[in-house]
Amino acid sequence: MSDGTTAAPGKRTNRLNLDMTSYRGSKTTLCAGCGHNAISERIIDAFFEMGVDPKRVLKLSGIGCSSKSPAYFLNPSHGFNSVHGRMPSVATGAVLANKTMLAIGVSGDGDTGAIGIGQFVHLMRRNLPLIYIIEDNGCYGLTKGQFSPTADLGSKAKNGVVNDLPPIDTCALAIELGASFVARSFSGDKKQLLSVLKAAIAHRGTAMIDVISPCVTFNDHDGSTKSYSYVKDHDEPLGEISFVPYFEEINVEYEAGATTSVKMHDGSQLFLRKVAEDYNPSDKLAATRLLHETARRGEFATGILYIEPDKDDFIDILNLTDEPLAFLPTERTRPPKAVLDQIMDGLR
Ligand SMILES: Cc1ncc(C[n+]2csc(CCOP(=O)(O)OP(=O)(O)O)c2C)c(N)n1
Ligand code: SF4
Ligand SMILES: [Mg+2]
Repeated sequence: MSDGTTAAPGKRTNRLNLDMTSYRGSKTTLCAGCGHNAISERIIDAFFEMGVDPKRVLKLSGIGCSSKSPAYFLNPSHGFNSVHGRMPSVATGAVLANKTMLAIGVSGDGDTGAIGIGQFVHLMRRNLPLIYIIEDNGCYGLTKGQFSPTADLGSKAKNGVVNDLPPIDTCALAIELGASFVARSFSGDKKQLLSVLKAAIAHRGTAMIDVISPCVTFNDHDGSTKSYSYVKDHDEPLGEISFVPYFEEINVEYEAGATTSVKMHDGSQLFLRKVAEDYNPSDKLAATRLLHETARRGEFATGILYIEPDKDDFIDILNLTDEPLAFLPTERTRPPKAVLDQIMDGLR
């Protein structure tokens, strides 16, 4: 067994000499076959392969089956299971208090799109450095499968009830509001999801990833547009994604003109093979048009939809001190009495 700081003998290790056990979490209590479990597995793989120190990670969530997931990955990391829909404000406080940490938040389509929509909106426009994952099953899994705001118009619940409200497209919303990395993936697409997660780890700013993640208990039947079979048949990947971290040699073969290459903030390189003609992931309008067009056909465009690697993040905007706020001594954070007296005198 590893204690989270060293590798067990004979195990595959990463660049920090840690083995997989340092990245795993507790045993899942979610239903067998739930898409959320597959996402936890990919998060474990991505953090292991990127060689992130798990003790430098903050994992946060709201409430829902999805929000239970941080317990199932990265055991040595710092976890905070917050209130329903309120993870963004807790994440904002935590990241601003200690900007040296790498933060990952896991939410659900209900947690984000219903009770948490106000918090989500302001998080996206701030570009806080945070990987924000929506485990999107189109329903409130934990409270027995009611439609959520991402359920498609006309989709059918298990009991035959038809959804008569149009969906919120969280990717379109995030792009519109200023998130600097927006992706959609499918819990059943191991390869794509792993590449997207690795790129999100290398990104500086908000990386919003909507992962379609079927709920096998309440939303995996005919008539649901978030079932495994519907998503498999209507997934429109934008093209192959190759992510090369800065510490690895680039040996990706790509055809000039057919591939977009994006240099990430930490020096990692992202290669996006174009399937959609002339798709440019740095063009907001193109990304928005693609989302509208695919939705009209009842399809899901998946991959990295939009990326702006050099955008100022919330820490740059606030011009924070180099030293994390959490470590500043009281003498530097609390004004002395004389200064407070002076302020009070000025108000008389
Ligand atoms: C303030 C508050 N309102 C309502 C609830 C009840 N509740 C718990 S989880 C949930 C919805 C979860 O749906 P989602 O975020 O999509 O997660 P999933 O279970 O589908 O993964 C609701 C309404 C709650 N816990 N707290
Ligand atoms: S109820 Fe649905 S979302 Fe919740 S654990 Fe089971 S399959 Fe997953
Ligand atoms: Mg849900």
